[in-house]
Amino acid sequence: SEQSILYALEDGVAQITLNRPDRLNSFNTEMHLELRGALDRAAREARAVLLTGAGRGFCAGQDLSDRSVAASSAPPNLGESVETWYKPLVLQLKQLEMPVVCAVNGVAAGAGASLALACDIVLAARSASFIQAFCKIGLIPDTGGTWFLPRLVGDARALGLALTGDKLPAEKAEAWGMIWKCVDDAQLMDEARTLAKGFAAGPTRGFARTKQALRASWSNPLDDQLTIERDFMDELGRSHDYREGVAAFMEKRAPRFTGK
Ligand code: T3D
Repeated sequence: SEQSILYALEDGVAQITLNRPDRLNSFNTEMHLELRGALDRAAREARAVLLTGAGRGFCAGQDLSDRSVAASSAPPNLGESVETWYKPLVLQLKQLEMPVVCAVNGVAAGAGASLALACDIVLAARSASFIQAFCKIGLIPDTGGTWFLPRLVGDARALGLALTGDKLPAEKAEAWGMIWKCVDDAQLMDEARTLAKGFAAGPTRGFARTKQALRASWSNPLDDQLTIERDFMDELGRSHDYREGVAAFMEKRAPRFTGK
């Protein structure tokens, strides 16, 4: 059968495309498995990831046709699904030691919205939107949604979005600081690729430590965070890319980073 995930490595960028367009790229087990494999592969061979969706949507979360059961039969075990698939997916994205760019090409709903927010830099097409659809079926924002939303937009907006399930257009998502940038539809993939390609030619270890340190800050007192900064600076000060960055600056030329 057709692959649920497309993978292409170019210029150090692993482009990963969710590819179940007639189901708005919603997740079934096969797509989870293939996405996990694609991210593992990117970790080995890429220096940046670009995640996007095929067709008119980005991702509509869990494939609910996998969840529709007769009232008389046993309910699906959502805890097990989250533990096995959605939770490891968020950790895998956050632990990737390279920038992850997300190009939200169309609607991102439920776990699809959370998936976008779990990436490091989110670009969205002007026609795209974000929907916390969980409340409409009696669930909560999972896949990190309850963690990302209040941190990105504050409690008032997080609760508003999560309890109403109202559609948040990309422009408003940008205005609220929920995403990095809203881009004209026709420009989305070019801009996202240019950005990811730039990252792939950058100081990868520095980027990896930057995202790690920023994430750690949410649970650290200032003292501990300053210690993390010291340790990462200590490590990065010994890197090839730091030496190269300083040399390039002094010689007034473009740096040639290797990710080492
Ligand atoms: O279960 C667990 O493992 C726990 C984890 C849960 C995490 C979750 O993500 S829960 C939330 C699940 N997602 C949703 O509730 C969103 C459902 N989708 C929608 O509300 C709408 O499709 C959208 C607002 C996203 C888009 O609306 P629209 O009008 O642009 O498109 P559409 O016509 O609704 O969808 C197009 C097709 O995709 C359609 O199929 P059809 O009629 O052409 O054969 C539709 O049924 C299908 N589709 C869209 N989303 C899903 C889906 N099919 C299965 N599952 C979906 N989530």
